[in-house]
Amino acid sequence: MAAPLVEIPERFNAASIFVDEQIKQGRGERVAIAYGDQTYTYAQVLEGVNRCGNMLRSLGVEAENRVMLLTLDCPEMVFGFFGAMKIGAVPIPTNTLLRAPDYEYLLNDSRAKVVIVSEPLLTQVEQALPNLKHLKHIVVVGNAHRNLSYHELTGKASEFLRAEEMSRDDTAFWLYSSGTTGFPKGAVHLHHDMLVTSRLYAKPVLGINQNDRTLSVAKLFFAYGLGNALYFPFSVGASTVLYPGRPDPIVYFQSIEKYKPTIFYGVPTMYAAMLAVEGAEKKYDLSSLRFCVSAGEALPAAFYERWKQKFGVEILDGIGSTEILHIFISNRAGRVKPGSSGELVPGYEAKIVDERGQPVPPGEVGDLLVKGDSTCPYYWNKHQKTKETIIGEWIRTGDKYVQDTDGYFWYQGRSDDMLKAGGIWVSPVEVEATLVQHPAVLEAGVVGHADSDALVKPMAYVVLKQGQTASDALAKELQDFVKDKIAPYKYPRWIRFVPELPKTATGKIQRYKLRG
Ligand code: 3UK
Repeated sequence: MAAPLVEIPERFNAASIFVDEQIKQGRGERVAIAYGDQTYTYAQVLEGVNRCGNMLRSLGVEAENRVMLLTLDCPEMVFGFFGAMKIGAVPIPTNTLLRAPDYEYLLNDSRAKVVIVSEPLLTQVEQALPNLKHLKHIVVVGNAHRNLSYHELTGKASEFLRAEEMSRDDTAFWLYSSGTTGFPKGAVHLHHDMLVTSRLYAKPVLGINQNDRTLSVAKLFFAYGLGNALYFPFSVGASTVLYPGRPDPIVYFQSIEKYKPTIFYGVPTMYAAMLAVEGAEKKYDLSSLRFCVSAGEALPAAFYERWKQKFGVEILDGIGSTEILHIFISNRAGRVKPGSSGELVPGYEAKIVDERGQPVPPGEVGDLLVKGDSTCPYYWNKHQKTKETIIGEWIRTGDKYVQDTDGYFWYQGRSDDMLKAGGIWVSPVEVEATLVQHPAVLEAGVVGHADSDALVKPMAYVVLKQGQTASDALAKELQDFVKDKIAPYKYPRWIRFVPELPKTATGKIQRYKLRG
């Protein structure tokens, strides 16, 4: 057997590897985080992590307990992530774009004892409070109102903390990911997983080193953002720029000028928005960038070409997943095939198989399965879903792919009905279930539809109740209705009124027919 590409010790705590180790390597005075006009050195990060870990302990958090992080990207999120991990607890970076009913589910499913929440998101948690079964403390970053104050508590906590010794196979953190039906699935990640993705992807593919500065559109609560903007730079003592606000093309241009990142990680929707800013190539200086990265959904070939032409840097498209933690197939600088997801990242294995599980030859479409040591072992409390997805050492990505004779992988679509908007999962079932709550709607079918940039967004086919009349005003009303009830990015960008929906004999909506 070949020697494993990643040597991992038996016992360690991942928080020590990514934080304490940097100080041991003499990088304590180097900038770890740039945030607004503030900077935090690695020594300051270590102090923040230790204070947060001690605070969590004082609130009764023990090893293996979950701690939800419902925070906008900020230093406290970093302290919470590694602070919880350092005491052996399990941080759960959580999507900040969701609504109270989602948080009710996530807090009850995870049995998190403590949630660390940014003040602007507090009302969503408070609305869920009456139905929470396990949450004991709300710790607020910002004005705490009637809750516990992060800054008060950590100010009183000791700045010294010894890391709880963990096994490489202990749980380090969870990340929730949405599925077609039902609630999100908690992907359980282990202490060794971040080491694996750092060593297999970030170092060899990105060539990340201590002189890099990262800026990521994807927030830290996404598996993509968490690697991009936190543990990849921390794996080598580089620095990261954190931005708590909403993604905005101008803000990123200005941030690239201000902070001079060397790696910019975007998603196709943001590249589209940035490419649409007229004259940006004359107005903004992007010369600090070594290259850019794209993931979350396929990057159209035209974006690669236009970006390179305008700004003189390449975009490296790669596919990753929450379950595998980060990118396992990627384009490399200097040998990009625009429109492809690139080549296998060494250390991972991939196979494209037919319905019987047999590998298909190059040029034929099949289901992509991946093997690699950063894959989560299971979904929390979802045994059936786990068995359907994780098969021994292999995991089904749910993606259709074709490999060319040069070994490059080309995305062909999903094997389920899931779609992505701006790189974030949207379940058609959830949007349909929301639309039918509107008094005018009888039924609805939601599918992905390509916009003028070839990026897929949700589109709804709607059957109205008798006596209701289709109109632009009603379409707008339905869109607002969805935005109000569930996470706004899930709203249908187009509404088509139809007399009926295609159905199976058993009454299931045939979404593939709507996709046309
Ligand atoms: C799709 C892509 C085509 C694909 C992610 C980088 O996106 C990430 O994780 P998620 O769990 O979604 C995974 C699914 O998204 N996808 C992602 N990247 C691409 N499709 N081309 C791409 N480049 O369906 C995949 O199964 O949200 C991305 C790093 C870590 C991640 N978690």
